[in-house]
Amino acid sequence: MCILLIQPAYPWGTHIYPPNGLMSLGARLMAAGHTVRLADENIEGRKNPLVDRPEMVGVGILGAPYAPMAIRTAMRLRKLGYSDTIVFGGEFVNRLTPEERAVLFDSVGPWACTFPFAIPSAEETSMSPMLEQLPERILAAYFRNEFCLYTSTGCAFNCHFCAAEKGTKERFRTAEVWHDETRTIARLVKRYAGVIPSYEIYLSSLDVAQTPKKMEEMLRIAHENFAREGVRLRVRGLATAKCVVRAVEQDENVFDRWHSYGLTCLGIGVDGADPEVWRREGKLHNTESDVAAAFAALQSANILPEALMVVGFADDNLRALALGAIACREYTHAGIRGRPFLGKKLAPGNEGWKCDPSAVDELLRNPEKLLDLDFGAFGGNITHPNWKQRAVANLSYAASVAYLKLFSPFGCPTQPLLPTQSIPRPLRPFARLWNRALPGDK
Ligand code: B12
Ligand code: SF4
Repeated sequence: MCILLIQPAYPWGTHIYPPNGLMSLGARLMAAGHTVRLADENIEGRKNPLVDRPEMVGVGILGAPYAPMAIRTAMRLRKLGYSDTIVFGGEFVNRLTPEERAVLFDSVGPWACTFPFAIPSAEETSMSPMLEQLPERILAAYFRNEFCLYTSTGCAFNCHFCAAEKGTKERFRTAEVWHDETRTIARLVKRYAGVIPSYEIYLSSLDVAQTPKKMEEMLRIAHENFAREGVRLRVRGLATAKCVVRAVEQDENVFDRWHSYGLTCLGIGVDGADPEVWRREGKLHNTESDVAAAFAALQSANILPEALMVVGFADDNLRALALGAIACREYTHAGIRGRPFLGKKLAPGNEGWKCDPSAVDELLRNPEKLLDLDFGAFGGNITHPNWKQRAVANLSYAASVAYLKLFSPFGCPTQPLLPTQSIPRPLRPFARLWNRALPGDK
């Protein structure tokens, strides 16, 4: 069967990155004997994707802001005459209940969230065949400056605001698959990006230090395969302070070795500076002493420490908002790169989402509103209903981003988007223009 996979457009202009979810899914479909084509709307724009006459179409949705784009894509396919089932999938879809999926997708005609045949597991399938068959123009676009390595998924912790696959044991790819895939990626990086040290790789792992022995094996294999091609690997990952500290306690040289394998930057999920908020958000594994010790361990291994700061939730009081903004500033002076985001109470799969069915229903019936759930965006009345609290939360977020952009030697990777759905209509074109002027999330 010929299956077309579509990566919907980034909501604000062009943001090109290799969509790992679709690469992995495509390889699994190929392993089951199907022919797979990819259409990436960020590269091909609104070109008719149906030229190869696919028998089935799958659309990927990474996070909430992509959902309205996926619905638009589905509607366009219908206008172009495609009347069969459209399969939706990806992290956002994985977190919805069957009833929620029906509310969101019923308007697009026949839809499903799985293919009607068995395919091998993602952990045991290498992406290589899918990557190698991509057309030249897509390969050149994907392998020019960044890639995300699919190492593992799942996190044992259970922070309330988080919408990832949490409260579960980390699952790794098999070593065999990993070997094959990193060899292919190294070859493609060399072909398209050249031997440039600025080629960045982002790890899919939610906490690289949660299963350190396994992660070390993955990093070593990737490093060896890249070194064989003569390409320097620069890897960025995410971790919790607790697991970083535990990993160092068990083996004090662990981060020196990981640095030698290419780990140049590690983001620690600090998420504010108020233990009261950590308690409320179920981030009980964070303590001030662990956060400080984790940053010190990374600095002594010459790994750039990054403070991931999801701050400014709708429930945060003045004290929590002030502490978050001050911490962003102080981290800069301590040689730590700040990466602030404005917390959203509602994200598909998190506790806020599970506790507020009427707000969820309203969002799913009006999918454009999902755009405002972006963690990079300022709060609007959808995400921060109390206007006084919203004003202070937005101010503290703006202050942190502005401070980092102006004064941090590491810059500020966060792009402060404007909400477009929860502001008066006449202002929306200006908000869209602002959002389009910013580069995509990295
Ligand atoms: C890398 C990454 C990114 C990269 C993507 C780069 C890339 N190369 O893919 C970038 C930086 C661009 C990114 C951006 C965002 N991300 Co992100 N990202 C990740 C991360 C760390 C890894 C994703 C990954 O590669 N997984 C490996 C692949 C193979 O798994 P997968 O995508 O789930 O795909 C599997 C299945 O879902 C399924 N599948 C995938 N697509 C499809 C399609 C069909 C039709 C079917 C049937 C199945 C299917 O098959 C795949 C396996 O074979 C995850 C965390 C995590 N570990 O999940 C967060 C994560 C997916 N991101 C998330 C979010 C929220 C975002 C943002 C929306 C954040 C924001 N700014 O608000 C933005 C989106 C940008 C925007 N404004 O629209 C959330 C999603 C939460 C949710 N429940 O919706 C996650 C889980 C992080 C988190 N802690 O909450 N992200
Ligand atoms: S925020 Fe981080 S530590 Fe907490 S559940 Fe999500 S991935 Fe795990």
